[in-house]
Amino acid sequence: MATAFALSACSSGGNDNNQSACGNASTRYANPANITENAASYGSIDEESANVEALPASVYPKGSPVDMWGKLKVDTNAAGVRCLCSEKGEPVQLRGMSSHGMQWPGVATLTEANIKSLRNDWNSNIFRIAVYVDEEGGYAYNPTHRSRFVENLVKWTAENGMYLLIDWHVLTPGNPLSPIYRNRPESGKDLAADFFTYCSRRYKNQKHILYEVCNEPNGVNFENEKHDGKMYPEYWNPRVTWNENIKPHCEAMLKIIRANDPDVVVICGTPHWSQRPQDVIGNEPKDEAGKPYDNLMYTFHFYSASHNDGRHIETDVKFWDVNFMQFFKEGCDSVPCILKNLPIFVTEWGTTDAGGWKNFSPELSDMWMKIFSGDNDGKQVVSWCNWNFSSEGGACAALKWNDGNLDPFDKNILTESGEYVFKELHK
Ligand code: IDC
Repeated sequence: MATAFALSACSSGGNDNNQSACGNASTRYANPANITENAASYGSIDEESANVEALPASVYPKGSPVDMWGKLKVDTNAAGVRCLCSEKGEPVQLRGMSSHGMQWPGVATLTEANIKSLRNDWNSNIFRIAVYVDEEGGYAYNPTHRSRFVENLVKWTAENGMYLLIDWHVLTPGNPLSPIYRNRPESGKDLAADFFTYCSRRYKNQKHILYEVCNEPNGVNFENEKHDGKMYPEYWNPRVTWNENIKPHCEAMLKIIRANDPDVVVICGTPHWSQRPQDVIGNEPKDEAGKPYDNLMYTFHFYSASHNDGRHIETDVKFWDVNFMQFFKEGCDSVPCILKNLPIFVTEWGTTDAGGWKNFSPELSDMWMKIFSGDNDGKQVVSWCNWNFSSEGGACAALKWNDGNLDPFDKNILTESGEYVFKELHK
């Protein structure tokens, strides 16, 4: 039975920063024509979610990451810059793998043995579970993604003393306010509100959980691409914007999450496939009383062959002349140093092209790893999850095959990307 649950899309003013280009034209990202209107009104949530019983607090193995660091929070580093910190307030770095979509064969890697191996053999301290929603039999069509996979992963990561990032994988459509997420045509359900109501109640006693409320909001204005006789990449002109679409979604989810779990770390997606955290600077989510939320982070996603220092690499998805590395390391005229201004969590990155299929780029990945180890004007150490822990999706996959049993661990299962990340996790 569904309960009416009014959720207003509250937004607290401010403007998106229409930054001018630090770079020039290049090829556009192939845009799936996926812009849908904002939901006119939001749907309902299930009684079951509103009343779900909380799991008792987990006990973490002695000396494990969660045992040592406890419930994470956002605090400041020695340079006074906000970043991810332990319960005691010391900066920490989480590093690990992201799952592939549970609706695809990638799901076969989500086993108890593999999580154990990701802790003991891979030396990772976080796992990210990507809950795709509407794509090819995602969560909207298969609630077992929540009741079975998310639930099992909450338990298995706890047993291994690892953190778990639960990711609402907004991708297609790219507007998190779309009825596809917020008011399902077939049921009138607000799937996003329902999901976060359930999770934040069910897992409120778990110190090892973090939430990512929208993976990669996207949608661009191609029609305005040409001006001044020059072509600018659509990167400078997102149509699904922080102010109009993403911030209202984050505020609605935060209202739900905070009512059940007042201080859990929540990570917000950013415009243009989570490549524009700069749009958030000076315009962070606030509660209904106008108070900025604590313990919030913002994400940046990069795929090394596509998003780098703007060099010209011939590959499927390219942002030639957009110097992403500079934005993070020190900033430029139009983009202030992002790592000085916002607490960032790279919840997804790949060693390849953004399509995932080709151009494994270890040198460019090294450059990013260096920036994220604290070599930036904010001295911020940045946590990350690598895409992806499966044998699916091309060269970005970490595994050559996938039998769900990495125990005992055999290094031959690693692809060249898997080998790169495996080594990185041991540094
Ligand atoms: C890719 C999967 C691929 C699948 C596709 C669907 O690897 O198998 O067919 O999604 O759209 C992202 C997304 C992530 C993408 C990944 C690689 O968050 O869902 O996975 N990517 O393209 N952003 C940039 C790259």
